[in-house]
Amino acid sequence: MGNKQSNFSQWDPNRLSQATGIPPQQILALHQNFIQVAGNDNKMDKKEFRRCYDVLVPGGTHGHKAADRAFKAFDRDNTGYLTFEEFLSAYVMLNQHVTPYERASFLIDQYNPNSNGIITPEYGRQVFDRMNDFYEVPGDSLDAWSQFNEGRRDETIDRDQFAKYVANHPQYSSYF
Ligand SMILES: [Ca+2]
Repeated sequence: MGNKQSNFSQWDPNRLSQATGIPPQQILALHQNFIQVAGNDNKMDKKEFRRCYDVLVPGGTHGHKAADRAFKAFDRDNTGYLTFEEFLSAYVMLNQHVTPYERASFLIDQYNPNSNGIITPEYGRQVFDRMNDFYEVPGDSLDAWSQFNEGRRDETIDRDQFAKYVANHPQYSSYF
């Protein structure tokens, strides 16, 4: 409490573990890797991220373009560097060991402003928008949401159902 000088106060391995499905130990190991590349300022800039990218997405030559695109997508607040949390998002979204369902769940939960995992139509559309941005899919989020919601009678949107739908969506499943 009140330990403002430490960046550790901003994140807690257990909470991040819950959010990402990655075991706390692995989160700590990833943080060590992060520090090694980013240095003690706890900020990873674009060049540093390029060095990580080939480790995150092994196989094939990516060039800087793919890394820079991912960097831009995960630097959500446009600070020009990735915090550890932002880096972790990149890890979950890019790492091949993460299943499509886990990836979709993470994407859905990460920025959901609604409590208890409730998916509002507005938020559902935002999830599609974010995926369209990230994967550069020219989709219409309103259409995508309407398709998902078509024929549904229950008022509350079940988050698991939504995650499964997103993970198996033909437009996105090839990226997942
Ligand atoms: Ca940032």
